[in-house]
Amino acid sequence: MTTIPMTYAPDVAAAKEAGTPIVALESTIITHGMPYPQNVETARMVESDIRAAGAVPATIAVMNGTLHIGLTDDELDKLAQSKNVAKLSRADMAACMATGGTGATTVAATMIAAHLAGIHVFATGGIGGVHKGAETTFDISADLHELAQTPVTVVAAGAKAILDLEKTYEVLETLGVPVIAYGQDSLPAFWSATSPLPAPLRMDTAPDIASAHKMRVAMGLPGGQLVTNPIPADAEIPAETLAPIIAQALGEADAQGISAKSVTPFLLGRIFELTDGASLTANIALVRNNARLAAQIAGAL
Ligand code: PSU
Ligand code: MN
Repeated sequence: MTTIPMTYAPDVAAAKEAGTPIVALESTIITHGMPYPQNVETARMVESDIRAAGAVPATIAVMNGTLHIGLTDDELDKLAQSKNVAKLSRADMAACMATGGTGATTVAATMIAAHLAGIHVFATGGIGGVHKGAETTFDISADLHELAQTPVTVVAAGAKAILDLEKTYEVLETLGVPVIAYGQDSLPAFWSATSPLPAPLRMDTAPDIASAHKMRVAMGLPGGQLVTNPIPADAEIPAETLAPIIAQALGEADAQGISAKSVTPFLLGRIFELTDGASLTANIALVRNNARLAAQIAGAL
């Protein structure tokens, strides 16, 4: 029998032993979502936010074929500085591990790893979704199907405005994924706290979200929950400000023939440049906010 090459960081192993709440974190946001050194600085801040909220962070990545549940400070720094690290999703994670490769985990791959490690809650910035123009490109993130089959509660600030939000939430509904807005009636839209889209479900407390997670498990329903947590008001970028910038980035991606896995990193990178870094400042604020809520949910579980 093949055994899974998997290793726990010492503090994560201790937390598992002691029953301390653990929050999983993805690594694609570090390698493909933010520039160095803000990526590693953010990763460290997010980890300390989780600790301050009484949980233990477990940043997940594949390094030299081994699935790491929690990274040491050195490993985190090495990953953050690496160029050409693979971006792993459900389709390529096992192949990377089988061949001794190194890769950062997306939302989908992080959910798989968290579930293998017995971690029930995961915080990130934004999930992947249905791209604009998907009716011709068929570009729909594997994150959506993962939410439908792996029992992890994912805390995000909604789907990014680079995506087709309506289609993203339609697909989630079709797949039977609970989409919960935290503390408000509308769905947040990543850089904006609100959107015109009504939230399918609203919950106002972490214990309610934890209870819903447990109820799904008890009922034998596969899949997780998506908790959409609005960006803090002082960090918001108005949707009107971003709309022309997103349109420009999308136009450039199209003109340059950017496709498949490169689309999301390209768009995030261009929006960072076109907003003079403002998109990154907002991104950092919302990830930290999500980490704090995820720690509360993990505690309530
Ligand atoms: N949201 C961010 N930054 C990111 C991502 C999402 O703010 O880097 C990453 C996540 O890892 C997500 C992935 O799972 O983008 C989705 O990529 P794709 O659209 O290729 O499935
Ligand atoms: Mn895609």
